[in-house]
Amino acid sequence: MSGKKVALITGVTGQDGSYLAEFLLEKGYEVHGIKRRASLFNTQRIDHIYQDPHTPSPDLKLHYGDLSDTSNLTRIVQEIQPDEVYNLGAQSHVAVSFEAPEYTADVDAIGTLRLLEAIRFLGLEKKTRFYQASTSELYGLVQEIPQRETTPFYPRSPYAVAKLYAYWITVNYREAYGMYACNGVLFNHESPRRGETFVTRKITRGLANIAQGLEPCLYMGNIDSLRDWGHAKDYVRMQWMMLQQDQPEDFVIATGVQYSVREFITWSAAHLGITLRFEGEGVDEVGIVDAVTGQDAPSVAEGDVIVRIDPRYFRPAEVETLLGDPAKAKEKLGWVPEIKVQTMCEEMVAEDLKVAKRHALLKQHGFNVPVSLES
Ligand code: NDP
Ligand code: GDR
Repeated sequence: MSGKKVALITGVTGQDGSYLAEFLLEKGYEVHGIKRRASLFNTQRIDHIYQDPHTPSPDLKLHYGDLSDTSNLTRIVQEIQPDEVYNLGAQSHVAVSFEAPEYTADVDAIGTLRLLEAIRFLGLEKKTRFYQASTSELYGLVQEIPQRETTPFYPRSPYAVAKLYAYWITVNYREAYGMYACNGVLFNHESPRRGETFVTRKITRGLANIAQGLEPCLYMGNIDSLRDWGHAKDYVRMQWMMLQQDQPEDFVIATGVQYSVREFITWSAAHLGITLRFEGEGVDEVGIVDAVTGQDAPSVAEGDVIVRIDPRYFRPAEVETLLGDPAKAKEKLGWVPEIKVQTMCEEMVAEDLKVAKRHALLKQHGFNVPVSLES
């Protein structure tokens, strides 16, 4: 026994899991993560904190596992007897959940139940604290602006419906078995580690590739959609804070500021110093915007970057607008987000530009580079 606090993270290879693992290691935790078996390594986001299992008492340990596998989860929980479990693992893409609704329900809804049951079955319900990665997608067809802890839910996708089950089963285990279990209802949060098919990263990566001549244009869906975007680093800090209270409670985590996808595109283009031309059907305003000034551009110059609206990226049911009210988190936990969305956008563009430049060099020397974007 190391005397350190022990944390288990599902989804450790994802955006949030990687930042949370870093954060907990810095706090002196022994961190265990569940990674899925894949035919290629998928640990890029945590390679920099990976510790060789041959080193004496590594602080980061990875276990093969899957939220669809009850016996596997139970065995891992039994083996490590965690003080804290962060359930971040999920099929987390809203559009993909329309294509794979049953799998999404199995992992995102029943996966949460499996983990809670493992804790209860092993008699750890008074020892192990449980964090559930809930989502602003629960608000879906918005009933109140801004959305807060008391706003009614109206999920609009198989993903959101699965997360609704996970939300309530977490509340239920808290009430029924006295578990320290809570939901962080997190609004969209991004970073350079964001998956490439979520909208912000698709934009920063796509425009950086275009700027380097690697792609001809950017295909987008509903660019009038409004989101409350924060930085993942700020949000994982809050996940940990939620498990350090006297009483378990659910919290909305957001910035309280909302922008459109179109605005995010415009900022990204401005950082790259390129002028945009929007083309396509199905948007209210299709126009020409000067990315540097943000004003309507008088004419289309040769070489302008084209953003094409492609209906394939529209969702069968859309969540048009999300805006969170983080007042409870601020008042009870003293949490305020530190990184502004525009700063985050700049950071994401800078990181994607570095990669695009490397890829452009490789391409120049005859190597294949990954460019295709599906989402
Ligand atoms: P990512 O998609 O980046 O990461 C998801 C993680 O879950 C990955 O590690 C993935 O593994 C893992 N995973 C997927 N399926 C399974 C499975 N069947 N069994 C075990 N693990 C699995 O998501 P984020 O880091 O952005 O989000 C973390 C959590 O927070 C998710 O639950 C998401 O739904 C939720 N959330 C995210 C928000 C955001 O804006 N980022 C906002 C609100 C909630 P692999 O690497 O192998 O794919
Ligand atoms: P979201 O994030 O669905 O809010 O879920 P995403 O970045 O995928 O979409 C945000 C908005 O942008 C619109 N959009 C596009 N989205 C994608 N992915 N690709 C496009 O080409 C595109 N064009 C326009 C979308 O329609 C949407 O309105 C994320 C995930 O991290 C969830 O796991 C999490 O629960 C919620 O945020 C909060």
